[in-house]
This record gives sequence, C-alpha cells and structure tokens, in this order.
Amino acid sequence: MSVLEKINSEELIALEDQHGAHNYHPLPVVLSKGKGVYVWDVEGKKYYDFLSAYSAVNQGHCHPKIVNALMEQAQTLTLTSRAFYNDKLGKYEKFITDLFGFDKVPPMNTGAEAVETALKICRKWAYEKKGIDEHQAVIVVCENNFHGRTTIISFSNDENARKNFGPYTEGFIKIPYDDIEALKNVLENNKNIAGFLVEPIQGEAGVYVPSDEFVAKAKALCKQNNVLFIADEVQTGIARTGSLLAVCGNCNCENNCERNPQTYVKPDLLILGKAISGGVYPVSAVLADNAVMNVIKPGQHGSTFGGNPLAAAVATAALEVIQEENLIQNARSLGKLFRSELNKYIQNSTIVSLVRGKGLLNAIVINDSEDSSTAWDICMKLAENGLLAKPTHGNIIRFAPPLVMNEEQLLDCVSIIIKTLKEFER
Ligand code: IF1
Repeated sequence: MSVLEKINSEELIALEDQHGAHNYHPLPVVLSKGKGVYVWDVEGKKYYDFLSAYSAVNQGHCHPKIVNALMEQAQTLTLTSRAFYNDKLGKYEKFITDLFGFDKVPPMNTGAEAVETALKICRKWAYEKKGIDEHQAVIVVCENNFHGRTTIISFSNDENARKNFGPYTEGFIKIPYDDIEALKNVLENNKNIAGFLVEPIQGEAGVYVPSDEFVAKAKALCKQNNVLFIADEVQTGIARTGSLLAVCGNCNCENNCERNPQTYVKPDLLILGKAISGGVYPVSAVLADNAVMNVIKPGQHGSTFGGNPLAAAVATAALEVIQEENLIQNARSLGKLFRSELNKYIQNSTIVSLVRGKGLLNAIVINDSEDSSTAWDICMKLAENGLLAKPTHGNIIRFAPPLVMNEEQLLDCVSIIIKTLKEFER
C-alpha cells in the first residue's frame, strides 16, 4: 500500500496499533489538518482544538509567520552542529535572552532535555560555587510533578510513569506542592540542597494553581538558603497563563513582559519548551544569568540539534507572534471569561464540582470517582460535538485552546462544553 493512498481513520488507527509502540491511548480521532484554533480529521470533520498539543500550539495551528520562517530556513541551512557557528543562533540567543531578561541560554530541543540541562547546571553550580561536596547535591521537587519522560521519572510519584524503569537517579527530595513550611524545613535542615525545581502551576497533575504567595515565598526561601529556584515553564510559559510567564504573577503588563517588580519572581534557572516554537519544530531553552550559567565550559554539555539555525528561525518567529498578536492579554481576558461562564453552569451542576486555572490553562473536576470512565466518556462526547480535549488524571479534564482564539469562538466552545456536560447530568 502506498503511504500516499487515501485511507480512513479506522485503517490509520490499525496501522499505528500494529506498527507503533503502545505508549499512548489517544482518543479515536485521526487528525490530518490544522489551522488556527481548528483541526480536521481524515473524514473532514472539523473540531475546536482545546488541548493545543499540551500547550505547544499557543500561536494556533500552522501559523503562517512561523511556517514561513520554517520554510525559508529549511531551504537555506537546517543543521550545522555546534562544531561551527551559524548565522542565526547568536541573533536568536540575543532575542530570547533580551525578551526574558537573562544573560545566557543553552539552546536545546525538548522540554525533558531542557529540564535535564537545568538539573546538570544546578548541580555543577552547587559543587563549584556553593561548595557542596561532589555527588552530594540534592534537588527538591514537588509531589505530583511532571517534568518529562527521561530519567526525570526517577522523582515522579506517578507509578504509571515510573514503575519498572529503575534503577532511578538519586539526589532528589519530594515535598508537597504549595507547602512553604515543608520547603522551609528541608532547606534549613539540609546543607546539600542545590536547587528547588517546581512548576508554577502543576499542569499534568490537574492544573493546580498554588496559593498567590507560594512562588514568591519559595524564591525568597531559596535566596535565603543559597539554593537555586528553578521554574519549569514548559507548559505554563509563553503567555499560556495570561502573562508571558506564570512566574510573572498577576501582572497587568501590556504587550510584552515588562517584568513588573511588584509581581515578577525571577527564577535562577528558567526552563522553556513547547510553544517557544508554536508547535512547528522541537525547541527548548534554559535561561540563567552569568553567575550560574558560566559554570558550563566548552565540551561540558550540548546536543546534535541544539541551537540549529532552523530552530533559531522558527523560535524567533513564534515568540514575535506572542507580542505582535497580544496573546498575553487575550489569554488573560478569555481565561476569565471561560471560568466565569463555566462557574455559572457549575452552580447547578451535578456532574462538575469545580473549574480552576489561570489564563487559558484550565481544568474541570468531574464529580465522579478517579477510576470512573466519566471524564473519558465526556471527552468522547465532546469530540462528537466538535471539540477536542482529554482527561489529565482520572476525573480531571484539561482545557487549553490556542491563545489566538477570539471571544466568539470561546463562547461557542463554552456552549459545546456545557451542552455536552448536560448530557451527563444525573
Ligand atoms: C507526554 C503530560 C503535559 C511538561 C512540563 C517538561 C515537560 C512537559 C511541565 C517535558 C511535557 C507533555 C509531555 C507529553 C504530554 C504533555 C504533558 F501529560 F505528559 F504531562 F503537558 F502535561 N515540563 N508535557 O508538561 O517536555 O520532553 O515532552 O517536550 O509525554 O505525553 P517534552
């Protein structure tokens, strides 16, 4: 069979089932086209995308500016390795470090790779600057974290992500999320703590927004104890939560991140991925100032594709779109509208207990047991009704549309969601 031969969704699913590793359980929807907030399946059915490839497509599917940057660079120079310089990387590095307000960036490819990079830099800083004995560095993480699928799963407490993948990497201590006292206790009673790695909002765990002061107090405790504050903004960054970064707090900045000193909590290491490229190409980054980043010397870190000119061109275009199309403000205002409309419905609902989130990263909690299939069944019905979303864990459904959505489209999606939920009311 020629791969160009037109075959239907069922046959395509069968191909993946036979030839692909079974590391996912997707909704039975086979997508073949995307544009803006919409995607289409093989049979031509149109959907609102309410997952945005887990917040990688914040700028909307196949954004013309980003695709054009990809096409132009792809016909010019795609990969040189870092054995040589290339004419796109330095300009991109200046652009992204200026935009986020840091001195330097090691350009990487996936979110997990950026997290691993940040952990390596943190440990090296701990040995060479803080003076911790070699191999003794410990990094604090939070329960129910998600930071990627490499040996990072060593400090996951999701048995499905972790079981039978040992032996596990050592040197991590877990504390409850949003628990300042627990963080204070571990930082003050262990001299080998190098860093605190945290998601400013826990996405995969179910869109848990911590108490308002958590991030600021955590950073202050890290500073007091000479520990690096490491923010994993792979999912929450790039305007998703209604500010350029979730660590910007409840800023009211206009077009770009003015880093309002009243609300912005500057990480010592900032981890970005996903929407840096608008979902067009794998790009990730770790940003830090020289006092931390300069522990990395030539030959001590890197990757084949890290910093390639194609990634540099795509990421520059994707980050420009965030500013040019005011996606920060759009995510902030549409997020408020989304939660307000859903809360009106929830007041009289028997099937939804709450909606939570920030900007356009939201989730609803289904009023059923974690092991029930209700959340899944609701997502299947949402797909039938023209909207794609997927449960995160058990009875929680994440809603994260592209940030280019307009108010009319959002209200249309709200009516689809409520109409669907009503079919499950008891
Ligand atoms: C999958 C989850 C989301 C992330 C944070 C690092 C990474 C991720 C906060 C690693 C990646 C992705 C991975 C993807 C599904 C998705 C996900 F469900 F897995 F947990 F978004 F919540 N830090 N999250 O969210 O980045 O290496 O994937 O580029 O593995 O199925 P990556």
